Amino acid sequence: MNHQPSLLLSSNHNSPQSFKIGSLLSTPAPSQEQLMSVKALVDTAIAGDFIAVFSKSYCPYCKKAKSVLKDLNLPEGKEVKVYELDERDDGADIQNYLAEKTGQRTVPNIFIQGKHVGGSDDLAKAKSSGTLTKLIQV
Ligand SMILES: N[C@@H](CCC(=O)N[C@@H](CS)C(=O)NCC(=O)O)C(=O)O
Repeated sequence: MNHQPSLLLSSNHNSPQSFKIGSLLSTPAPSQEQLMSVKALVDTAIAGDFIAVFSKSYCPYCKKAKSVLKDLNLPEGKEVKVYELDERDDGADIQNYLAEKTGQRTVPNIFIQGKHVGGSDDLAKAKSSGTLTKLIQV
């Protein structure tokens, strides 16, 4: 009988098949342990940071939101913590977990005292409605 291998790795590296397989091999799915540490990191940030911003350094919406938050008169000792997802190896996993947790895939993804505020547009609305002032009260 002629046994054919179930997965053929093409030696032609220009073929779509070999490219696809190569890409899959070079980006393995995160392990259970990595996923747990991402969840722990995000959940700890949301629960522990006065303001947590999941951001990307080049994102104009993130820049605007960070500027709004920087100009706030925060209570003594309270800070804005920024996580730049594009500068971290686990950035994509963090973004996936945030999407699962909040239903929001875009950045910035902002939390104030554990409450999900949303993105830059949501922050701007919260600022103009006066909600933002209430959210930062201790
Ligand atoms: N309306 C949203 C727009 C945010 C947005 O489009 N962000 C882009 C980056 S600038 C994004 O998250 N794109 C998808 C991605 O980076 O994965 C807001 O105000 O925050």
